Amino acid sequence: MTTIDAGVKTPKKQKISQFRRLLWHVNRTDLGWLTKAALTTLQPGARAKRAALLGQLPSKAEWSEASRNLDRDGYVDVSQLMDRSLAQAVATVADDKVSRLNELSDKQKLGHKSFWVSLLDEDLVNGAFATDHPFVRYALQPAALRIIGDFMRDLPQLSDVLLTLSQPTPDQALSYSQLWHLDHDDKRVCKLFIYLTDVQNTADGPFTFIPAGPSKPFRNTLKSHMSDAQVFAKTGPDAVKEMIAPRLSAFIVNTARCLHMGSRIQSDHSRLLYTATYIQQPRIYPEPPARFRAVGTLTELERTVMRL
Ligand SMILES: O=C(O)CCC(=O)C(=O)O
Repeated sequence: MTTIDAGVKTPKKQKISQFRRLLWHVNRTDLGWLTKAALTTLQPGARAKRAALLGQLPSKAEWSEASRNLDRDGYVDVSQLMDRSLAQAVATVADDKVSRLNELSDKQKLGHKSFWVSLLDEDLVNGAFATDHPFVRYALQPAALRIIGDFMRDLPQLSDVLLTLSQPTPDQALSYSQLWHLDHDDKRVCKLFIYLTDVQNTADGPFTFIPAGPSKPFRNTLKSHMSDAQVFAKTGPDAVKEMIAPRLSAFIVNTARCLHMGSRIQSDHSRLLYTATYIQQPRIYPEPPARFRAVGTLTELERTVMRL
């Protein structure tokens, strides 16, 4: 019940939202690991069960090496390690969407990122993807789960899959993910990207990042989106890596550790990108509504990855 007492007592709802805001700030810093540890303790046995499922996945020396690189540098190029036919299936779906761009962008639920067009709305039922969708199948491939899982020492949770078409913004003013930021969805956030168009130079708006080591000074900052000047004052521009790579290149980045930005598309250019986002369970914030709906037979491992 809400208590109203001429400003003497704070209403309960307000207290909860103040508490949430405080927790949100705390979780963005290294103190968030305490939240993570506390939540993990509340689910005794769950982590060991997930680790056992991870152990059932096949392993390869090159996947282990990729996992170590992800741990050390915060990113790894996996173009040669991912299943090419699954990537091709993603590209086929994406190409079809782009060929119907006008039709789909008219239908798009308006978002805040004017330089991003979300093309997958028509594939969702109550906000959820079918588990046999090529975007989901790509994200569930053993190589991806093994590389990210060995880094997390836990079977990852697939949080989302996304297709984004980035286009030039009319006024060229940078906003949101065009500015430097860390992802704070959770303490470990690994994004698996596939370029679905060639990204040949800066004009194509490459995914651009600073590896984990030089990104460290920004770990406990409460600033959310920063300009080049703010970032380079601490790191210098030499730490910056631009992902310049051809269509179907794939890479994994721990976006909670590596400062990053992208989609700074110059006129007459555009960029099509697939993203699968993985976190480590249990999520430090309340679970959002289900993003996947079971279609066909799923293994226990797949169900656990998608929380189905
Ligand atoms: O558009 C880009 O390259 C940046 C994407 C990004 O910031 C993200 O996926 O977290």
